[in-house]
Amino acid sequence: MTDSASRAGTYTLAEIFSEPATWRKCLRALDDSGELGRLEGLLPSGGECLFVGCGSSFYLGLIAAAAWTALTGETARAVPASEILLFPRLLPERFHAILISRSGRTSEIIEAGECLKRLGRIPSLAVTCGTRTPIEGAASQVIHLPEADETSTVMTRSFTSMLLVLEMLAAERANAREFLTALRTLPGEMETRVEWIDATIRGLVDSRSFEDYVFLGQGPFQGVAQEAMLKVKEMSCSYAQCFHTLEFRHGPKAIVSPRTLITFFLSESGLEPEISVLREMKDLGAATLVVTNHANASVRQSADYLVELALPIPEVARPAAFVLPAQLLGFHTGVQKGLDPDKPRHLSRVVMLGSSDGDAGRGAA
Ligand code: F1P
Repeated sequence: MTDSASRAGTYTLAEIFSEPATWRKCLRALDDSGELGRLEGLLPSGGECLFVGCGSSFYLGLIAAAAWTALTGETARAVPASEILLFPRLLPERFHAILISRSGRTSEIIEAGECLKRLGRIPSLAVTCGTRTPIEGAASQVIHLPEADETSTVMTRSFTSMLLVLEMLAAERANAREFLTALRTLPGEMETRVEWIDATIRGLVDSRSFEDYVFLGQGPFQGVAQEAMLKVKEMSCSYAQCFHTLEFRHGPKAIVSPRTLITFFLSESGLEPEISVLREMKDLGAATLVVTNHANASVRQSADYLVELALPIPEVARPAAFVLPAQLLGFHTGVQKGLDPDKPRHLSRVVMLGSSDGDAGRGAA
């Protein structure tokens, strides 16, 4: 491996490997400050919980919304900030918004906050890894996670850390003490798994290359599939798509060939129906990577590559761990293609829009 290849992605790989330790720091800081309990009490009750973000932060919102409903029973959804700016009339009648932004500077998220204020719906909370950023003026309360901030352009530990904190907030709201206890074990559990997950993914990337990368997931794992797609696009400039697992039969399976790698993020709730899609795609000739908590005989039979996490935690607490193999897939595929995941093509760490960009559509609000 040339010197430049060995240096490629130094920051990104180090930040992926630092995730368990970073999670521990973030969860401990929040526990010590008691901030979550205080904040939870300030969140309005009734109405829908709207998670708002851009890029990875939007996909993070998709998972957080599923976890929020699963834990609290309250309706929740995720929307990209641009939807609030361009189609505010599609917003639900009653809602409170939670803004998600690693940088706290992204133009669209700041403008979405301003737009909601003009609608008399000041966002109740913002979650960010930045400090002293414009997002602090866009929400009533702010959760800061400076420990999770990163040098890389692509989001890895910031994504998983902000997700875990939002899951803790939902569990606090639901008074789900057992879930909170389980979530606090995740850093220790994953610390012992990152090395072999990395070896499994390196083995995959060194063994074969693919034209198409498809990511499939249901429920909270659909947001995982979305983020996995983005990681492979951002870090390896590969053609990647994602679908709900059972939706893949309804047309998209037409693209399946031996040059297609299909990654299944298997849920527990939908295991058997999802496994039948896995078997069918294997029979159609696809290469298959399975990320699951427990693999039974039929999974082992149809998985060319398997990441079996065996985490002793509830299903809804697992998405952050399930994302990690996909971060490594994007990383190693990028390095394999001679790219530098620290410098993803065409991307900037923060998307700041100037006046020439039409103010991101100061919508009809
Ligand atoms: C997030 C984001 C990233 C993307 C790129 C540009 O912005 O869209 O998801 O990978 O780095 O920024 P934010 O979370 O800082 O608002």
